[in-house]
Amino acid sequence: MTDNPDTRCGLVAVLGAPNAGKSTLVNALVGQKVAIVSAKAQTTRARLLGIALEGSTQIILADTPGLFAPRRRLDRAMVNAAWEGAQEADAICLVVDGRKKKKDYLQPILESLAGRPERKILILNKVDETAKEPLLIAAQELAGEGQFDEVFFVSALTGDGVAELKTRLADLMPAGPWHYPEDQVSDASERLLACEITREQLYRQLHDELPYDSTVRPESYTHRKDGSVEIHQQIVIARDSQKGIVLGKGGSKLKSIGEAARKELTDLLGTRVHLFLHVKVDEKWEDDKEIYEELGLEWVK
Ligand SMILES: Nc1nc2c(ncn2[C@@H]2O[C@H](COP(=O)(O)OP(=O)(O)OP(=O)(O)O)[C@@H](O)[C@H]2O)c(=O)[nH]1
Ligand SMILES: [Mg+2]
Repeated sequence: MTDNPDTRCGLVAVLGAPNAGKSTLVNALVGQKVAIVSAKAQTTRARLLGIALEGSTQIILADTPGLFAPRRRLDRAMVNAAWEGAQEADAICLVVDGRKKKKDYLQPILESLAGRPERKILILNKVDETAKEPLLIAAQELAGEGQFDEVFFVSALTGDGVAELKTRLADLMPAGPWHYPEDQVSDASERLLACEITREQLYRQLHDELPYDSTVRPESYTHRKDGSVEIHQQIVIARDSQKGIVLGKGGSKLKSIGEAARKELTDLLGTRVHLFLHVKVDEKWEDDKEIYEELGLEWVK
């Protein structure tokens, strides 16, 4: 993609438990929002590539769904997608929430990582909300398992330590041509990104009122003659009783979700956006193969 003979390019897998801050970190490294973020665990559902540039180096970051003990089909597909994101990576970053004192939940992840040949970097995140002492102890304990080649302390939220991490990641990337054009920041289509932005608002505005079993599907995405974009999406929920929560009084909640998503999309796409949201109840959406394909997830038995 470039004639510069000094270019480097490589893949960095960003792994970790749900809610560790992986997507926030990928956004910070890319320098703009490519992945949605929420206080709810299991926000990221499929692998997404964020593309960062550091001098003449292109760093391809695989943001992945959180690693946890999967129960349902969607969970299994997400955890599979996470480990697949690490295939043939030039480095694996394990992002750990520095605020969490107990680290035993990480044991299964550490064990799976132990057998892998890739370079492993431990990232203790959320240093803005963690005291130094426990952080250092945690770093020592985790690094002591002998799996990590290096340790970084960052706040993906404030950006603290992110520039240093980025420089180091760039150094680790092998020489080679860039895989993506200079101005590309992610591998997601605008159509899919638009659905993700709506899902983020759904999580943000409904918090725990809405259980995690909802999704946003693309219906249509068309460019109007005047340059604006017309987007239709379906908010799929699993139970009829959730409809009232999503709609709100007189439809006010849905309106507010659509308004916030539209504003953000307008900024991201740099053009006027007409967003139409439809709510659909489908008890069995988690068993709908087509939805997995839309999300880029593999159908698991
Ligand atoms: N205080 C603080 N909060 C952070 C930091 N990084 C992320 N967060 C918050 O942690 C929550 C989870 O962040 P995400 O980036 O969605 O986490 P994730 O690891 O991608 O989560 P999943 O996609 O669900 O696996 C959000 O509320 C973020 O704002 C940080 O450095 N400091
Ligand atoms: Mg995420």
